[in-house]
Amino acid sequence: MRDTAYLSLHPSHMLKPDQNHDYRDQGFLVLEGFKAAGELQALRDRSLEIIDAFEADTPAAVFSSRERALTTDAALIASGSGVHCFFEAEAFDADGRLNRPRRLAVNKIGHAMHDLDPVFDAFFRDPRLAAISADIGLEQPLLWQSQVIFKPPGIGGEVRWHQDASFFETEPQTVTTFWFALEDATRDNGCLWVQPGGQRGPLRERYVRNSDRLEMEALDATPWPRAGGDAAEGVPLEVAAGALVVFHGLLPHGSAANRSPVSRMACTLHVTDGAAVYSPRNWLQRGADLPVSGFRAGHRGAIPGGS
Ligand SMILES: O=C(O)CCC(=O)C(=O)O
Repeated sequence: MRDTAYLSLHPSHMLKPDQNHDYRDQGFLVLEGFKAAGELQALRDRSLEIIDAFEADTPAAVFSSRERALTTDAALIASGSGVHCFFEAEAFDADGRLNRPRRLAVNKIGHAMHDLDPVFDAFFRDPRLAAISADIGLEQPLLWQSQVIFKPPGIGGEVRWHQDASFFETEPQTVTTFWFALEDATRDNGCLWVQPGGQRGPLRERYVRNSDRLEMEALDATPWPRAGGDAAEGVPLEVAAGALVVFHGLLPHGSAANRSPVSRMACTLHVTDGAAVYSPRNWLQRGADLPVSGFRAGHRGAIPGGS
């Protein structure tokens, strides 16, 4: 829990110096109880409404971090400026029909809810996130991507080890992930795993757009950590609903499949620094119709005059 004496002396800071130090050293920080129950409920409810109202593609777009060939490039590219549901690969029968209720079949929703939906906008444009961004050195935070990751019971897909800088390359590296537990996350239902200190390693791969194709390019053969609980390798982050995990773009992380009967819903926000150069090869680009923007003007860490 944060130290209220420190915060009353430094009201514009969200992180105490030792938390900032831990973040720089370990590459991640866990803030338990960051979001209140009402905020979590609002986001969960809105996410389910989006699923109910979604007009599925035919065939439905699947998302699999393990088998990227299953993921539809056109749907993914369009979702960068939209709100799109992607289904679990195991949610279909041999005839391509959903084998369970739709609310239990979705892998994720992405990727522009923070700009298109008022409930998501309020959840993510939280002045405390602007303050954390400033605390960890993001001069001009830009909110590129939001996701809800459902990990539905029984079929929630594995998210293989990766680094978020592969998807949001900037020069220098700045992408930072804000991951929120919307439900309790345990080893059983597929909590996050991270490699403490792993942000000091190289960027291993890069996910780029070549015209209408999305491709993963190999960059460095450094192996991914083993998820064994060994401190030098991957460690599980079992957290209660409401926790925020902030992590560095080079930090290796992933999550196991959810074979348990308990859902593990989370949401994420990916932020880069507008003071760095955003690669024109990144899969997610925004056009003039929906330009990337920051936290709200007036929040510490927001771009002056920005939205
Ligand atoms: O929530 C998960 O299971 C994985 C999330 C993740 O890898 C990410 O946001 O980059």
